[in-house]
Amino acid sequence: MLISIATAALPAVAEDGYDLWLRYKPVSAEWRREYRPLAQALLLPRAPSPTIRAAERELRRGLAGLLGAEPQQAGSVRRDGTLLLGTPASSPTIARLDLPLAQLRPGGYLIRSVVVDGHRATAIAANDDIGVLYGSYRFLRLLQTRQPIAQLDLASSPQIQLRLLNHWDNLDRTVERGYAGQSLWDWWRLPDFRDPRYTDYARANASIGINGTVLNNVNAKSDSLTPRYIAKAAALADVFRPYGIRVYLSARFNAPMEIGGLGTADPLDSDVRHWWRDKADEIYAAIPDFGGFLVKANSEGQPGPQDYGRSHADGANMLAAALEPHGGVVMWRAFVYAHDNPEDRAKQAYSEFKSLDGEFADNVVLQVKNGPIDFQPREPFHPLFGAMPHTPLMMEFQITKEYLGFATHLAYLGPLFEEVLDADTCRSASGRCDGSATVASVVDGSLHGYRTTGIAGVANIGTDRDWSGSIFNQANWYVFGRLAWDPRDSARAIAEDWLSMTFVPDGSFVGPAADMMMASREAVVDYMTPLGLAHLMGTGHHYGPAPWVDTLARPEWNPVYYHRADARGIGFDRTAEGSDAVAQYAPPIAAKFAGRSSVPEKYLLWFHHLPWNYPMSTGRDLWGELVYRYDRGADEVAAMRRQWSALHRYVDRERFAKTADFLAIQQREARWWRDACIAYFRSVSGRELPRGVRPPEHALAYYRAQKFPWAPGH
Ligand code: GCW
Repeated sequence: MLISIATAALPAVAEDGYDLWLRYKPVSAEWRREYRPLAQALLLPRAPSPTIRAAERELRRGLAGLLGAEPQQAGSVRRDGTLLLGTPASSPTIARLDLPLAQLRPGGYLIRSVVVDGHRATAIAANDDIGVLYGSYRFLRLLQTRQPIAQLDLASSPQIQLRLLNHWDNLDRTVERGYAGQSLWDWWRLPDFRDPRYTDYARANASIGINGTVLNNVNAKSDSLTPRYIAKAAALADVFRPYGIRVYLSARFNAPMEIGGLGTADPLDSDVRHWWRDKADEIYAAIPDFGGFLVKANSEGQPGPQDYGRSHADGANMLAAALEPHGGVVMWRAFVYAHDNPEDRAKQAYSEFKSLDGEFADNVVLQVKNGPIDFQPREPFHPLFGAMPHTPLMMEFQITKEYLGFATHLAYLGPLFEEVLDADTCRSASGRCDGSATVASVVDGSLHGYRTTGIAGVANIGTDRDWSGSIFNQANWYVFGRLAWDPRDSARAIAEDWLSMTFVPDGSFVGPAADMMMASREAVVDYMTPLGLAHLMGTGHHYGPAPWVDTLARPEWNPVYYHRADARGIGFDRTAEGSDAVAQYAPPIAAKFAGRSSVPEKYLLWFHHLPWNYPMSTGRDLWGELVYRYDRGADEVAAMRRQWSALHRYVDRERFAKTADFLAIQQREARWWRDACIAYFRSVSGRELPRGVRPPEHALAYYRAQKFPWAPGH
């Protein structure tokens, strides 16, 4: 008695975000009365695998938290409210139910309310144990989001096979473009010390269906392939295995020279081929389910096959041959551009890879960024999607917000991912834009019948207690996983689930908070790069505005390369009169993007160079519209801040305050972006500010003088 009084007197434990969306806070008494009778006992397969054990642990933990009581262990169905877990092969009870499991893909699950021996039960069934684990997380999500569970009949299968995080983590624990502390991987103390956090990382990923992780930066070090580091990766693989997560490594192309003592890394050299085969054998001996290699080659100074006059296909196929006997894949990145290539940077990946369609080995997948430049707040979809019917293409999204205000700015990426996945490539069999050839249909393999399908997200995870550098950045990890599972899911619905689980499943909170999230990415577009502008960020670190930079060695590293503003106008002409990048799209899209009046306004200056007085659909001229958008973006952040303040009573103090502080930073920085860009474009255009518009706080020189040598992630 004394103890419970003492406990009750303790202040509520602060929430720091560590639990992510797996908080399992108690439901109300009313919901408990509804849920409890349906989740009282757990019937597991007789010989539970480590994966089934993980499902059991999660259900126990989740139900204990949500309902105040763990389910009892059952040997058979002897009472109502038993949860039946398993596959037909592992559980005679599941087998007897004769469920329609044939419709499921690997990893898919079925959750159904059934009657067994006269008792009500809920089957969480699949054809494989990992499906049972995914189904268990889904069952918990139903409770977390307060869905009825009495009459369940739902089936779900992942639509994409490889659902991967890419960590740009270095061996010294710095993270390229990482804004959430150090790398989670404590390489130095591995393999002996296995931080319990690795298990929580695996739980979080499994809860959203992520099934692979590339541990090291694509700007790779050969050391990752030495025996010492293979042993460290193997330890992580051991932790992740029960959760269905395979490890992959970024491979440095000239590793045979750097750590193998060879004089070349030529992919057609037999010693080199041998070296990689032996290396693959060595890795698989330590990690039997190793996933494969991710490779950045001949891009931004990384070594690659072109150093030896060989093609990307030669390089990829050589590695593929080494992995093939073990079932591994090569994910070869299409993010290439060269400083000595005068071609529009937006065209270079397509120019390089399109002609190689069909030249790649069966276990090679090309990994293509969502847009043709580089993870900007907005880009049109990459023209390679739909253009390589004979080569599986996988999507690369960036979850970490290198170009969207780092960890501090609240920008929900669901709408960005959705906009890309829903885009119609118009590469349907009929050539019509009938919505049947979306980017999602390329990536999930349905359009071209790809044998391997995949999607990768550059992780935003680090050692920060909240994992992602801010509470709302967790939503970007979450929505990536959910869209990887089903690229046709809705960003809004996913945001609502995330809000319900991360904060509280109360419509009066979830509705307004989801509105705020859904508007947030567009706000960033407006205050950074409206109307199709891109890459105006500070040089190198990409923090803050620097549209004036024109001094860097490589032309395409300079913001002026992208906006091309001068006294007459602004924008990059990518029509036939300009770089003709439009021609890389299917003809109907090319025609749409090429027309000044048909191009969607959001891509206007991506494809067109226009005079400052160009008349816009709003009745303003281009200059006036640009200023208006910058204002609108900054105003939207002010509105987000007010919105968040109004929600304070739904959120615990620590997470509320952190988010509120970050929104204050974002408001200040949105204003900075707006002011600096308006000051700069006014100086180039020589135009006056439209009437009533607030002048920038400082003169242009002030903004130009800002320096950030210690910005994170660089
Ligand atoms: O987005 C750019 C980044 C680089 C990154 C590169 C890439 C890993 O600025 O930091 O390097 O793209 O994707 O390879």
